[in-house]
Amino acid sequence: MNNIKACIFDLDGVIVDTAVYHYKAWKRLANELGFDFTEHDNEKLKGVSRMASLDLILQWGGLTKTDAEKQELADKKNAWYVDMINHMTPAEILPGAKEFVEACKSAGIKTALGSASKNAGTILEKVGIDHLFDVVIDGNQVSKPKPDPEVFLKGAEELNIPPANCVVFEDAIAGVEAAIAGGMKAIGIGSPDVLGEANLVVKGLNEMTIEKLKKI
Ligand code: B16
Ligand code: MG
Repeated sequence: MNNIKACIFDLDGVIVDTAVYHYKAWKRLANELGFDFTEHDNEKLKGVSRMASLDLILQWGGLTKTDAEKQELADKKNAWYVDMINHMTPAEILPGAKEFVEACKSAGIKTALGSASKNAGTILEKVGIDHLFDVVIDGNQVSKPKPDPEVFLKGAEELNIPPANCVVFEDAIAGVEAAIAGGMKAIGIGSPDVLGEANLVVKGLNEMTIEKLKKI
C-alpha cells in the first residue's frame, strides 16, 4: 500500500484525444506551405508544445522562417484548431476517464490536470469536466516543456501535496520522463513497449481502479 494523495492527468491522449484535430490543422498549414504532412509525422508531435511542433514541421518541409513568420503560422494553425475543438462534446471523453477521475475524488484523492496545451481550459469546458479537477496547469502557466517536470511540480505545489505522494497519468514518453524527473510515480497510458519506464502501463483509464493505484 503506497501513500498516493494526488493524481495528475495529462489531457491529450489520457482524458480526450485531440490528436486528430491537431493533425488536420497542421496538415492544412503544411499543404498551404507546399508540402505534405502524414499521420505518422503527427505521432512525433504528441505532448510537444505548439512552437516546438511548428519547428519540427518546418524542418520536415525544409523551410526556414523568421520568428515573426513563425508566430503568424502558429496563430493560423491554432485558429483552425480552436474552430474544431469548439465543437467537442462530452461523447469525446476517452472510455473510463471521467469515471476514474470521479473515483479518485470519492476516495479523497486530489486531482489536477497537467497539460502542454494552451487550449486545455476550453477543451475541459467543452467536454463538461472542468469541475472535476482541483487544479488545472496548462501551457499558459509553464515555460519549460516536458520532459522538464515543471508542469507536474506546479500541479503538486498548488494541490499542496509532496511530489512523492503524486501519480502522473501520461501517454507520451516525455511526460513519463517528466513525472519521474519530478520525483513522482508514473502510470503510462498506451503500450508497455513505448512507456516501459512507467511504474504501470494500462491501455486506458477504463483499466484503472483505486485498488491498482494503491498498489503501484
Ligand atoms: P496547444 P498534452 C499537447 O497536449 C498535445 O499532445 C500536443 O500535440 C500539442 O501540440 C500541445 O499540447 C500544445 O497544444 O497548441 O493547444 O497549446 O498531451 O500535454 O495534454
Ligand atoms: Mg498527452
